[in-house]
Amino acid sequence: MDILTDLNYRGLVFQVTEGLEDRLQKGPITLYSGFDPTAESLTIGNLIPALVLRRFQLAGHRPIGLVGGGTGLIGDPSGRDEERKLNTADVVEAWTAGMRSQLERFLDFNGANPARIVSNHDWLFELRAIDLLRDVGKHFPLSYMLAKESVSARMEGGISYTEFSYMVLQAYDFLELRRSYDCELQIGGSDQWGNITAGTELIRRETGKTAFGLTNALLERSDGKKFSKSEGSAIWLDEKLTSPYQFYQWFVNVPDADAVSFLKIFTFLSHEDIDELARGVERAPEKREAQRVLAEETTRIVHGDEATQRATNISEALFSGDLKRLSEREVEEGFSDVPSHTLQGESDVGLIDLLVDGKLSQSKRQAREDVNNGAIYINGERVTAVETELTPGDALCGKFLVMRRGKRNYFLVRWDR
Ligand code: 629
Repeated sequence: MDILTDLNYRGLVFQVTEGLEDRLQKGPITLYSGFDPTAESLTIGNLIPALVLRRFQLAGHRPIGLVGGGTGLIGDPSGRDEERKLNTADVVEAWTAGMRSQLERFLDFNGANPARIVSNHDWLFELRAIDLLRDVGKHFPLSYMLAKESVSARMEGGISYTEFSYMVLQAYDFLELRRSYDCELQIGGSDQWGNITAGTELIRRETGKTAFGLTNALLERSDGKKFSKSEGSAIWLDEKLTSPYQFYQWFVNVPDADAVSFLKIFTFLSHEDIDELARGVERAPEKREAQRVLAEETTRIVHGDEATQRATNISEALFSGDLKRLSEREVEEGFSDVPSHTLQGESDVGLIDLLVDGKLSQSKRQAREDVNNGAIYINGERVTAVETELTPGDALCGKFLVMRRGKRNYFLVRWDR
């Protein structure tokens, strides 16, 4: 099946420039997508075009992942209502290196159509201001620049000359890649349409050659949950920022209305498999089969087999209450965002004291009541005796007490002996 049919099925085609379909009929194409180092890590928003690059590669095309070592120092105004804060060159350099290695996971550097990763720092740094203004700037009528959504949307709120110029740099990148690698197509989210077409236009004017653009719709969740970097709820690809278990959880919890569209966007399952899972969402949504497959597949693509195994094991253990099957690392990962404290020493501790210390119960009186009501669990097992004393032998993996009140109020005790 050809790549455009696949992308259309997956809902990954928002806008395309004219002639792309005909060009793809003629044979393999070199394409690129860019990622600016504006944070420590890529997010699942960046993952979409990264995976589209891979989809093109699997279909026989040659992908280039571009990290914005240069443009990351300037700041893309697209889709933002405020000026970006400029990061220091050292920070941008470190983030560029990190993004490069994150991108490498999704592409194949061997075989008949190997991928490449480039940084626009390599050519943008050598550009002289005079050359840029003379050679590139002449191709950018002011009316054209002002009409771009990224600029017009900011005329009221304010936009610096720095960010105003961003489209020129991204257009120049496309020209550079067109010249050096015969790169004919740029892809990205729909917020990138203006920058992408600035590039196709520059290439046409400067070389007389054609170039193409393709965008996907920006990711949204039907329940309105935000997951952008600026909202502070991003789902990062770096496991130090979002653990594989948290990553898995985010996907396993998507609403039914999104499960199928996310399977199409984030997994490499066949159309038949996805259609089958879609029928499952209709017939037996309570099984959440589509969400489970989505979470497993996506976690595997980003974090690999072992981390996925840990995530599913944690998730099953929490569901069944069988916490004893968890390894030390799995307990740490599964309860990383739960309040915790450390107990020192060997002596036994009273249940009631622990419940109050961990703020699971407001007072000793409340704690006794909670125990009597059967609302208290330790390591997945209900405790019903108020006089219970915990001994070091009760600790999971010799070191944890997972305290729970009700369905999901957790507290983790680390027993440091
Ligand atoms: C130089 C830089 C280029 C081409 C592209 C770029 C980066 C581009 C940008 N992209 C976003 C980013 O880096 O800012 N100007 O975070 C982001 N992208 C992925 C998708 C996006 C987009 O990495 O395209 O739409 C998010 O879904 O916002 O020569």
